[in-house]
Amino acid sequence: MSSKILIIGAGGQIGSELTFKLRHIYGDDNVIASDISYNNETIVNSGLFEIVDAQDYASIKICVEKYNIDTIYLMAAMLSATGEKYPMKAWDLNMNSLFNVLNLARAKFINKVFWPSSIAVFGATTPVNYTPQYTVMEPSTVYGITKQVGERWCEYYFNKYGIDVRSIRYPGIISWKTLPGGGTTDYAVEIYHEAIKSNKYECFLKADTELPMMFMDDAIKATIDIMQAPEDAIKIRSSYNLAAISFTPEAIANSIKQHLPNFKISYKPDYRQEIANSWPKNINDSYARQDWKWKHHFNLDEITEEMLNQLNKTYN
Ligand code: AKB
Repeated sequence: MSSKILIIGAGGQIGSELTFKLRHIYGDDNVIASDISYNNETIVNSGLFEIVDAQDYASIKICVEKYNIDTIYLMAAMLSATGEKYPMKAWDLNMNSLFNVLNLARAKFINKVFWPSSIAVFGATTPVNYTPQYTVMEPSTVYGITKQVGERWCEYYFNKYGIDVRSIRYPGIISWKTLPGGGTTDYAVEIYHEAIKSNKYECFLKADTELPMMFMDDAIKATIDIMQAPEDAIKIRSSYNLAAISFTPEAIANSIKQHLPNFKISYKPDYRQEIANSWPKNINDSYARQDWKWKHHFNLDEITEEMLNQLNKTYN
């Protein structure tokens, strides 16, 4: 019997690209995209789509039963920067949606769950270099708190109820198809758009702020790899550290200048600087590499080339 997949939050930055890839692998009829609104027209018009409210158990259950879903990718979340503006909304969305999906699994409506965590689970007391899988975790953002608590619940549901839940701690994700919304790492996407549109960018982080990052293709590959791995290969049921590259705003600007020599960057740090300061510079993801053979492909210059090429076509 083929797997029937529901993606919740399919209109977002990662959800949209995941939808296309999963449809390619499993077939259009086996992948149902869903979101709270019709905002992402490409997703709405590209295949099976349903309005689903991640915070409403019944709304998800109706869709699960309608399509006989067995696997859910829960991609809806409020990210770090927006979460600081709306702390209770971030808490409600991020936690209620996770409990709804875990409880659907516990009630045996579905049998497999993907839930993304983030480098935001780490905080100012975490070692910033080569941050280990198991370390001090005192997140300072609401988003980070929800992700850390969520990780504990995922592990709990695995241990107590045998729920096959799998998770990775995403770094900042760079992509050209759908814009990210409300994250601290968003500058690394905005900078390419502004480079093409106006050949300059005012960055909301300082020049030397190093953060872990990854190209979308690698992030999608990691997501599918962990979900396709044999159940006994998944040894960590909270969430896996995941890494590709790390760079600063200055380094990304220099990479852009190789293609656009007149590109200008200026710096005007805002409240997001404090969030970035509390996150690791780079990550030790040896468990993911060992347990389910994770491997990334894209380095910074390759990302720059692909981003500029694709956005050039979009804007010109
Ligand atoms: C954010 O910046 O909030 C996200 C993340 C690192 O999880 N991109």
